[in-house]
Amino acid sequence: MRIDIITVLPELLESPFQHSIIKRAQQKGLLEVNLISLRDFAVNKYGTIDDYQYGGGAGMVMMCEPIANCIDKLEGERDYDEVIYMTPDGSPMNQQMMNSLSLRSNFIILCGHYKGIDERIRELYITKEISIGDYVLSGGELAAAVFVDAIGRLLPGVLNDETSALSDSFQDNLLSPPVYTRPENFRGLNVPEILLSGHEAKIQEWRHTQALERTQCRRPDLLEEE
Ligand code: 6GU
Repeated sequence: MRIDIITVLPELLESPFQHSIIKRAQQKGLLEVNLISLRDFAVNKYGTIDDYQYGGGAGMVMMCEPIANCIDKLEGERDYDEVIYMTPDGSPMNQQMMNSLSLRSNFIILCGHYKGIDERIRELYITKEISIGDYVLSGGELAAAVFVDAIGRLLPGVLNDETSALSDSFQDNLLSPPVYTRPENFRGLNVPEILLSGHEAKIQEWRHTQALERTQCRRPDLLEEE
């Protein structure tokens, strides 16, 4: 999978992909993440990429030209499955969306800033708009980092134990059950007896019940979804 991220703040995204699972995914050649500085496509030598909005009002708007030229260049080099715009008014990201996108190969991700991008870019270039939740970030970069992390760990061969992404919270619309490690007793709190029993089937049953109870209690909305 190849993910090309267009951003005015490439420095902000230098560290997030250099650790742990996403770092390993890149080292194994399963994932390639490229940072493209929108500034390189500025309309003048001063690096201008934004301008005042028509109709007045506070806040700058990211201009058409730099974004269009940048995407045109990338699309001239290869085919993309989706051109994604990270924006608080996009479709809310969820596990199902990430599962299905993880089956594709090439993405452009455009990170928004200021008041957002000129609407005509959305009409002409953007194929998918994604939000990571109902709150406002100062730019799309951190949301793009969330996207890369969530999709990267789903690529076959990235996780050591290939089944482990399947047992994540949300994969079956359930939160994960509680987990424990040594010691058996910590400050008077014991590990549930069943987990020490060695009885595989009963342990699975216990975990499922715990997952259901936890979901019912914390996220009843997940149980209503279909
Ligand atoms: Cl994708 N971008 C911004 N700027 N804010 C957000 C978001 C994205 N998702 C939630 N809030």
